[in-house]
Amino acid sequence: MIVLKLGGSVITDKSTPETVDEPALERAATALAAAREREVVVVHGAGSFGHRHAAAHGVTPTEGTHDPEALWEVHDAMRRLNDRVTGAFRAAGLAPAPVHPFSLCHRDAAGALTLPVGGIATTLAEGFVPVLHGDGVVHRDRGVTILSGDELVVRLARDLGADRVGLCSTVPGVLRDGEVIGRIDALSEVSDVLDGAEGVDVTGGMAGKVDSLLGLGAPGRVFGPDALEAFLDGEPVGTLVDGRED
Ligand code: IP8
Repeated sequence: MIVLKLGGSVITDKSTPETVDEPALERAATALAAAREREVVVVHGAGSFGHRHAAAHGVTPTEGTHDPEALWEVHDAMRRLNDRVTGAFRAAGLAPAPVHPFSLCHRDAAGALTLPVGGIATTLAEGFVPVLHGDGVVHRDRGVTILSGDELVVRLARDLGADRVGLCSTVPGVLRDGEVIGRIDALSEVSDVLDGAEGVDVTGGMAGKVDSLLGLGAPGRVFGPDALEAFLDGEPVGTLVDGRED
């Protein structure tokens, strides 16, 4: 089973508010529909949908809000983006099942995330493709904070026992001097090359992604949209991030 993150910057135009990159989304949907691997959980990022609303209200994964407008604007934007993603998946012949994390998850006062995966496992077993997304999340004593797609990927991979994890980003992998780094075993190996994401992003860019993947019990790969089909077919694309002990 694969957990795949479609980066927000892949499926939206991050420089223009609430704009879907239709051709890119369609290409991703076509690649998924053509894949031999049928068991895939998809998580998509926020891109130009959720991050602007989160930033406008000062909401981050740790800074919360009790403002109902902030909750609505962040969640509504992500729900609408999820509609577009599942719509493109249906058009490509897939059987997407939307899953809205805001309605499913919560954090305790220490920030620990509760994410029940039973429904997602059943959705997969019944032949559907669960499609989750970064979202707001109710957070004890803080109101609502942000739950990034990367955090969801890590939890889903662990709790559903994924064999492989993929982060499809706008770059062909983690880069050093323009070259794709083949393998990363520790964050310290690449601290010189990890910087922030482009556009407004409240959840951490590439450093956060690599750090998340290093915490997995499964091999993770960071790759670009052109390599999506090859990744789904099990080819060694992009950067392998593997924090497991040898
Ligand atoms: O784009 C962020 O998810 P990400 C979610 O996966 C929101 O980091 C609502 C900003």
